[in-house]
Amino acid sequence: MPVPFGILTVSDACARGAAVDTSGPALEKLLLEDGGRWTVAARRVVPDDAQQIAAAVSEWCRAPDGPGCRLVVVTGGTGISPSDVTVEALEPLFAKRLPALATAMVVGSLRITPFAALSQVAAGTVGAAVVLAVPGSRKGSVENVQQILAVLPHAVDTAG
Ligand code: MTE
Ligand code: CU1
Repeated sequence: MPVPFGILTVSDACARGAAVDTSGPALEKLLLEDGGRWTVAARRVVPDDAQQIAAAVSEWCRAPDGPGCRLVVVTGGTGISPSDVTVEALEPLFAKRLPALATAMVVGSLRITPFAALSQVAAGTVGAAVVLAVPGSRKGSVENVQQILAVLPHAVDTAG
């Protein structure tokens, strides 16, 4: 049975319709083309707002009548500007922090670009789900998830 995942795009510009979300669809494609392991259960675009980010992830991973995501990829708001609040929004939700999973994404990414050092990539568990925070650019988001694609099925198995 394919495992349900959600993609949450965090972007002020995309949320107000001033930019088109290309990272969300690219991440979705990456997972859907990963050997039939995954199925889309939720997708949403929210602004850089900690409350809206936390509400979406809680609903997707913990709500009894929610979509029951076992993996959530949150793209955007991981940079170092004052408006980037994704990691601060997710950390209070994490039952377990998975710093080594985040490190694996960054170490692989640093082989591609030194600018990977400018993202607060994060990972943790929420309910039975593994939640990842990756950069907002299409390139950065896909490159980060690619680094850990092979370990995600086992991560999700052991989280739930
Ligand atoms: N990681 C990878 N693998 N590839 C990239 O191109 N871009 C970096 C970084 N991580 C990048 C990356 C840059 S330039 C920035 S500013 C941050 O991710 C962006 O994080 P944000 O879009 O979530 O604010
Ligand atoms: Cu940048």
